[in-house]
Amino acid sequence: MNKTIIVSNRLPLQISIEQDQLNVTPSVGGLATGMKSVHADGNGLWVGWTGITDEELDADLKKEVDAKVKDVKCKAVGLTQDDIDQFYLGFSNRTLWPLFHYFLEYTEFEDSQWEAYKRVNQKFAEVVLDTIEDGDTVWIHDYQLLLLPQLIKDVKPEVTIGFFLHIPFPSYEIFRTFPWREELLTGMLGADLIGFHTYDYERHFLSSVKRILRLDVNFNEITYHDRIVKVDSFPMGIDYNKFHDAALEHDNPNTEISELQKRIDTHLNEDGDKKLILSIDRLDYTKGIPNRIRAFEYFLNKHPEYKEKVRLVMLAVPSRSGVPQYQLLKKETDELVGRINGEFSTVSWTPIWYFYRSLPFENLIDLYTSSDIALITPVRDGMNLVAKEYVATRTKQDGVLILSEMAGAAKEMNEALLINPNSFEDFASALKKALTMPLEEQNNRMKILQKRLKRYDVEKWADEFFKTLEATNKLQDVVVSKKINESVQKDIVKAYQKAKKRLVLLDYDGTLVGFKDNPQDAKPDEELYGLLDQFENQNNTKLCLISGRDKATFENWYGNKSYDLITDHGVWMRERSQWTPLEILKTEWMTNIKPILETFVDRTPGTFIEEKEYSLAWHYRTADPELAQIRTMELNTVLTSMVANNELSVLQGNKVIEIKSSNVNKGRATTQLLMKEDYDFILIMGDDWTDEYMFEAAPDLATTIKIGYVKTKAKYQIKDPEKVRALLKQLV
Ligand code: GDG
Repeated sequence: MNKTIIVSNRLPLQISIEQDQLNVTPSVGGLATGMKSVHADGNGLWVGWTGITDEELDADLKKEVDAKVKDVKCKAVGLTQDDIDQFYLGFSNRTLWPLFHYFLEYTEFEDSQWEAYKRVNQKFAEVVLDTIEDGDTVWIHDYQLLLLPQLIKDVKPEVTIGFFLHIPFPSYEIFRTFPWREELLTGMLGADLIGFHTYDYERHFLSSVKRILRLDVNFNEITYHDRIVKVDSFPMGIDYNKFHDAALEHDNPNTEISELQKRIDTHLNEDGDKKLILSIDRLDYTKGIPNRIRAFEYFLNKHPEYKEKVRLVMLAVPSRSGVPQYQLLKKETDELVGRINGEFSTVSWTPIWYFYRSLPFENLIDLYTSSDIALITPVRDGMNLVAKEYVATRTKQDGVLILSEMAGAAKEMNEALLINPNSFEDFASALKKALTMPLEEQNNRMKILQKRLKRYDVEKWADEFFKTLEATNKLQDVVVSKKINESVQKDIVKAYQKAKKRLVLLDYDGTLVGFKDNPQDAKPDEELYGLLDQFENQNNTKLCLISGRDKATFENWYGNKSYDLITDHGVWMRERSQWTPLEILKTEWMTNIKPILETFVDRTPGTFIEEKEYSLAWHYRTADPELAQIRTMELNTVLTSMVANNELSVLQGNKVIEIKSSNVNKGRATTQLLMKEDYDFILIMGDDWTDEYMFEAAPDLATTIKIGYVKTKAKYQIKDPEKVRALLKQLV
């Protein structure tokens, strides 16, 4: 039975060692709940770090940990203290975290930490690879493991891999500053499905993939080698019922009242008119805590009538205290709270209640249920679950959520009061609006928010991701349905050997060699010359290279070779070293079209014109992909009106637009070639749209092969020029 393996930096459990006694308690966070159906109920396994370093475990204890962890269907990745310092507190939280949250000024680019990041991702890969089998599914979580998808895919291409990023993916302008940007993107592309919280993060990622890796992106699908990688957004939900039911339980008069609740009640009873404003976050600079405190001060000064009437209850949960920025933030927050409380407090009122600690779940519910307003104002946040949890606990559908536009959650919580966390004015007017909002309006807004959160809860989120992951699998099946396999290769070799008269017709760029930024750099290499020479020496075999390239370039490259050449898409043919025109063409049109192309070159950096004897080509391989897309549409429109009267056609090639006479194409040239002799073996290979004409012109007995996995009329598909050469080597 196939397994589902979940991988995250930390395992969903807490381990403590007390007096040599090992205690393992499962943690009940949102992610663990979402994964429940695949982990606990299904044939699942969770791989991650236990929270205890290798140094803290001797051999016996390690065995015991492994056994206990196994009991709860987990598998531990062993990490040393150095790994934690360099990989977790280092690269993950001093490079990726600040960069992905737009804190460039906090971002460190340290080679040694990058090395540690790679090393630890490899450690995770080894543990996964140790248990994984073909047909299994892996779901990898978050920014600590961005290289893991590729590390697994490279070794086990037959497993299905999903990846979900819990933090924002920054815009290209931020991401491009990252020194190891290519490696990180290719690491992620090992996955078959990449999920983000919001569409914005998805399009930022796709933009980087297009610009940095120059890959083709079709809506939300990336063609990467022989696979399609799907990218989509899945806004993470919460365990709605858990929070809602806990709040109902809290409302129940028979439930015991906590110490914290007693304190809150005393405060509220002092003056029935008092309101509580709540904020809960990990103490992290992305959460906008100092700004929120200052904005609260601004509000009190702007609306002094609320002094002694409102109180900000601020829970800041200690986090990553080994990273200097977090230590500074702690100091800043302490000082700000101290200053404001000092300034505003009266005998019976302190404006800010500040807790720097983690509270038990029950106390969290006390805070959520007692607060009239939740003030959740991160400067950047992937999603923010606290905002959703507050809504889930409002059993009477009262209360107001003030939420930062910079939290992913804002995208789906329009009924909250959305604010820009950098504007004190926004803060003040939202607080005023919330404090004076009629109950009916509070109810209306809460009802809509609750309905959505209840329906799209964390389990639904996990299910949706899994369903999409499975569908991605089917997508691959369609893509590779014509993929050449070993048995087809054997048949081709057999047919070749048996044949009495053979034709091998090969396109050049993208078929025998890969693409280069400048087409002149794609010269044949020694290996290729050697391979083609071997064909030349075969009896009863006609080898012909067919290309859109011009005659002069091919003459330059193959001047001393005797195989046949067809150039300029079929204008010229060289047979037995003699060039003859296959078509007679006019070229006057070029003087009209060239100035138009030049205006496009001027306005589109990175593009250039290639002038051939019978055609003009506008290359845009190194241009900005999105600008190029707009320009190609514009150019096509301009050209369409001009070409009709001139018997010209516009060919859309691989990152090139070529204008040439309509009565030339590789198909017509192929037909002419085939008419010259009878062949009992024909092999035709090409990668481009223009090569489809050859596949169409080919007789049934021909073996036609497309390079790349896109729609084609060819019978078979093969991955890349490297694989083409491997196949050709088998023939000779
Ligand atoms: C990352 C992304 C994304 C908080 N204090 C206590 C406590 N909590 C719980 C909350 C909530 C969770 O911690 C915090 O989740 P957030 O989503 O708000 O924030 P991050 O920790 O930054 O999470 C974030 C998330 O991943 C999921 O993808 O939303 O954008 O940054 O569930 O309830 N729980 C307890 N005591 C506390 O004192 N028991």
